[in-house]
Amino acid sequence: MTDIESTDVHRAWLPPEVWRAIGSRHTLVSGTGLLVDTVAAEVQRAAARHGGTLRRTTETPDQAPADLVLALTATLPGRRPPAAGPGVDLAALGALGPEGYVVARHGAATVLLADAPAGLLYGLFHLVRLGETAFSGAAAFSGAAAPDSAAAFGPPRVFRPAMARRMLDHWDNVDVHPVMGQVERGYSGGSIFWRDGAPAAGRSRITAYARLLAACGINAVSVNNVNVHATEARLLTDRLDDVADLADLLRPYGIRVHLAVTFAAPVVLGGLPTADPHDPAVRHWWAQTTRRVYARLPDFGGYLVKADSEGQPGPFSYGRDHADGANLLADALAPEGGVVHWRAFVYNHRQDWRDRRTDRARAAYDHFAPLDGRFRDNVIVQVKHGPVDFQTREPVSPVVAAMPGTRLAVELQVTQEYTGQQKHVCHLAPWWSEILRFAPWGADGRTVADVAADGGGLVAVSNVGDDPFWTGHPLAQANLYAFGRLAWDPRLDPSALLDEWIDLTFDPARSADPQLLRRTLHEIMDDSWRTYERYTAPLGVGFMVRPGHHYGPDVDGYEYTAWGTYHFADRDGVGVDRTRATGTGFTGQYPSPWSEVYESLDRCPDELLLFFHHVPYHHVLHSGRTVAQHIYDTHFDGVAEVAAMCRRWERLAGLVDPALHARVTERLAEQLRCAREWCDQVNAYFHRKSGVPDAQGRPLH
Ligand code: BDP
Repeated sequence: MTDIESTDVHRAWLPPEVWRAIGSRHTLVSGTGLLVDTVAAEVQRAAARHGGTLRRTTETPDQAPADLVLALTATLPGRRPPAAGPGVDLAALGALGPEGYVVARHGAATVLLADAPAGLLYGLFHLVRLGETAFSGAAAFSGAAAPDSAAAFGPPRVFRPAMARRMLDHWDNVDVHPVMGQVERGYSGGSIFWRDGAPAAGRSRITAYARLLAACGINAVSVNNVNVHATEARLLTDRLDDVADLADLLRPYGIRVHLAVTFAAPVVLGGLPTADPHDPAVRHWWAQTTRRVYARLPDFGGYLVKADSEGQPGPFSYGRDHADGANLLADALAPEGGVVHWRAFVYNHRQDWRDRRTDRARAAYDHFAPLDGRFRDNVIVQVKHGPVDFQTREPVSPVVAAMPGTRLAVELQVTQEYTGQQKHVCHLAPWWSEILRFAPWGADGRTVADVAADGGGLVAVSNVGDDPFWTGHPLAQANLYAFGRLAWDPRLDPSALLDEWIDLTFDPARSADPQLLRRTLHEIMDDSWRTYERYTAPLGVGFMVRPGHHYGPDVDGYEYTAWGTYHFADRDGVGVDRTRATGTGFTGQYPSPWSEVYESLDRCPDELLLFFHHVPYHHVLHSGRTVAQHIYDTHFDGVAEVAAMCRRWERLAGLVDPALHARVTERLAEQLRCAREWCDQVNAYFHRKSGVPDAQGRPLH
């Protein structure tokens, strides 16, 4: 295995110290398989560093004492763990599944059992998170419930992922794109996979990455941009070896590779005159090509497609719909066991802003909901979490509730395109948690997380690049970590997740002032998404960013363009009327009760008011403030909160790595500058439009 600890990049959530508890123990690993080898190699590395030992058996474990037993259940006679003790009644726990595991204290040992190698790998990282607790008591295994006072240890606990596929999409270009660069919407340097048209050097970097992903639960990666340019297209055919090389590096950590493909591939790669999904030659081309992919890469995950969207080719060119398009690829993939992730991000980006009947928010539902029931079983329709485009605040996409006969995946954006581009602290776990817990059919109904879990899982656009801190802003690492963990278990509490990340990344127990470190990180990060929201576009109206690169304020930047992202501010009011009564009718795409809640000016939540309604500036919110006053207040508050973040961060000088401290300090200064700019422009704009003075008499220009 590559020496992954020799990289000169930040260790993120796997610094060597977090292996102390495991590395200082006597560990037995039993089982065979590539991922069991990975587990053994991890334990070996930790033991070499921290003074423990590793014994490895491929068969039934012997009875020699061990502090830690990591075993595949197949190696246990009667599925019972070795050594004396009460045993773990596996029969009672049921099948652990392909990625599940059980942890228990057993006699003097901690035992981790899994039916399949991936379970051992995820279980190992679970133990890393627990640290010493894994070897000392009940709390580790009894979850939130208090342990039975009579029991020395809590009962064995089974962990299984909520989502089978927990996937990251890299928008990485193979060639440097003249406008988008090496990584589209990348804010962390270049790609870790590609550089200037070739595979990136630095294989140990990719292994280190795979390891970080496995440690937060991610098991699938799409390795190229959804906007498939000429060179990326060829990854499917004559550059397949490059993909296979990447797969070799990711596979030991349980990560399957997926590829974004162009719908026009039969034309641009196959030389056919058409890519029509009903054309037999096209179907044949996809079947043959896909067979070759699997011959080279038997565990290939499948295709990811952006079609008929923002200039990408698709079935519309041939008078076909998206079910025809997706099923074409699904049929090619089915014999090989692959899936196609077909994105629902389809809209007209050449619309006329004067036509108030068109509404970009409606587009995904209008295109896809009527197709429900027509997609093959191995099609996953991948839906952006909101109806527009990864804004700081949007309602949940109505598509999530509209396609009961289709497997859906929900797509989040970890890369902070619209949330500060990794120059701003914007910790997104609280928002993702809200999205995942949202119940589209009302409080007692299924949640967004349930829909994704029963369908195609959770997907996110990666925020990683070849930056030494991985994510540009070091605190943005927490977003990637939280995404993986929420995909594994969407019920996890965002604040507890932040603690997990802090414990792993900063090892506070060894810091000179653990409480200050933890408290300060919470103070800066917990509410940072809301802070960002306060100083940017108000009340869910969205955009107001500079066109093209999407950084910093430009209130009217998109207002008269063809992209369909408007706020309709005039001298009397602001907001998009998406009601059935007088607007675009978008509210009608939701089931009850949300359809009525959003339609109603009285019941619509404040934070989404301007997404659904056009209101006068003196409209009074549930908070008791007028819209104009809300805009002024929140913008001043947002800036003050960023200034407080800067002051708080100064307290951590000397408590965290100096290079990391310096990087965050520099980013916070930019965040403060940019927040002030947002505040000035948004407040001045609405003051001039409305003529409404600030109740507190602050300057608004
Ligand atoms: C938008 C990005 C664009 C992406 C697009 C997508 O600005 O770069 O290509 O999403 O999701 O937010 O395909």
